[in-house]
Amino acid sequence: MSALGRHILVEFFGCSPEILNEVSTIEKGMVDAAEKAGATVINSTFHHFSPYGVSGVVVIQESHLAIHTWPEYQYAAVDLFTCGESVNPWVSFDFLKEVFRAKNYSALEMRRGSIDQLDRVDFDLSSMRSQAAERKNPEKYTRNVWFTDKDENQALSLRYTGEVLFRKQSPYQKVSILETTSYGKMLALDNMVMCTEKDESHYHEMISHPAILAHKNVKNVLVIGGGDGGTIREILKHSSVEKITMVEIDEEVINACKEHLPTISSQLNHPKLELKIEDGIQYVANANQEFYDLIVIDGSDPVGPAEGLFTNEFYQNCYNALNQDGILVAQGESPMFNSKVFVELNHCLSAIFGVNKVNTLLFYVPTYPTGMWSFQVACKGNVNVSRNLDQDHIDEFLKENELNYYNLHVHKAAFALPNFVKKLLFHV
Ligand code: SPD
Repeated sequence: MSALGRHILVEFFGCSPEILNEVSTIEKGMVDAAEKAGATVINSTFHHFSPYGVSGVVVIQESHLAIHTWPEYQYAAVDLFTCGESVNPWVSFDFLKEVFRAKNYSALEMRRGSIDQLDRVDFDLSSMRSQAAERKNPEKYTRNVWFTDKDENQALSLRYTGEVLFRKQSPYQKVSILETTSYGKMLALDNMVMCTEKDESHYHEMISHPAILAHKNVKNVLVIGGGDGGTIREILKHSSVEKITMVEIDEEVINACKEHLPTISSQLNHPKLELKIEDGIQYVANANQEFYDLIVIDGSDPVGPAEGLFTNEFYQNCYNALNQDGILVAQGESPMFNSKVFVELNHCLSAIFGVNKVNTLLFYVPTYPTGMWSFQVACKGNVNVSRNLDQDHIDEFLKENELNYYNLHVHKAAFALPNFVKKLLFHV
């Protein structure tokens, strides 16, 4: 290596003026360009100027990509700066040419930090660390890097140590495990938070226990998705359960969680579990009729591989696969963050199971956007999941299992809906 870094100064001419004025398209293009080149994206910040122009920077582990656009001149000035040998900035250049629909371009590569002009000094990091530790309030983490789960209007950010423990583009999605500074390790799929060590129990206890404790005799269970293992870990706490079939489309999720999230994935080798790596939508379409006591849809958000988990056909097939007293629990998104999907899923299940057979369960997950999340709980027969609960049965279960979130009061309260949610669902 003759230099520390490569810096390409790029001029894009004759670009689409509309694209050069769209801040979100530009940000996505720049982030994708970094990832296509093999860079690890740390963060990005972009700004639109009125009436025209966008500026922004993508910070990557290997340095940065920066841009300023002049839509009125159909022109963009771009800097692609990468350090080390692992990232080729010309891959980003080729990609951005297409994104901006540039008719012409020029590019100049400079080698930055020519090795023969530099003198290396090895300084003692350990003495710096011990000096920092002696300070009154030593900073535990020195890097200020943030992971952001967002749509075009809202976001939730978690600070992380900068440590990416796992990152792989599977055939279905980008699977990452990061070390957050206050929620432990986190699984993210396509940059959306799936679970963190600190608050995963909220989700996994509430997707499992209310339905199983209301039913009282769940034996055969089907879980669609759930590759991190948290849902089956909770379901297996019920001694009535004889068999769980779990159908996860993405083996990389399972591999990543087995390696890095052992407390969540701890039961993935349990003898009562049959694990199938295949498409859950197909599986349900061909499943035995009237067979399962409980079907749990533990999918991700309705983009990418989980999109088909939000369709009428899929839920009609689930209904057929449930036995007479069977219950379906489905990941229902947030009434605030994703209200359209939240309402559509409730209405779709009401049309299939009957309006009075579908209940919305709300719970709190601090690491999901807006913090309020939901499950839809639909009963084929006459089980009432929110009322007439068998208190002794629940007490006995709770005596044997120390839970973090679920208890009898939480169970009852989770089905109480705030007025804005009632309005969304029932227009009352
Ligand atoms: N945006 C979060 C949606 C949650 C999806 N499922 C999480 C998987 C946990 N087993």
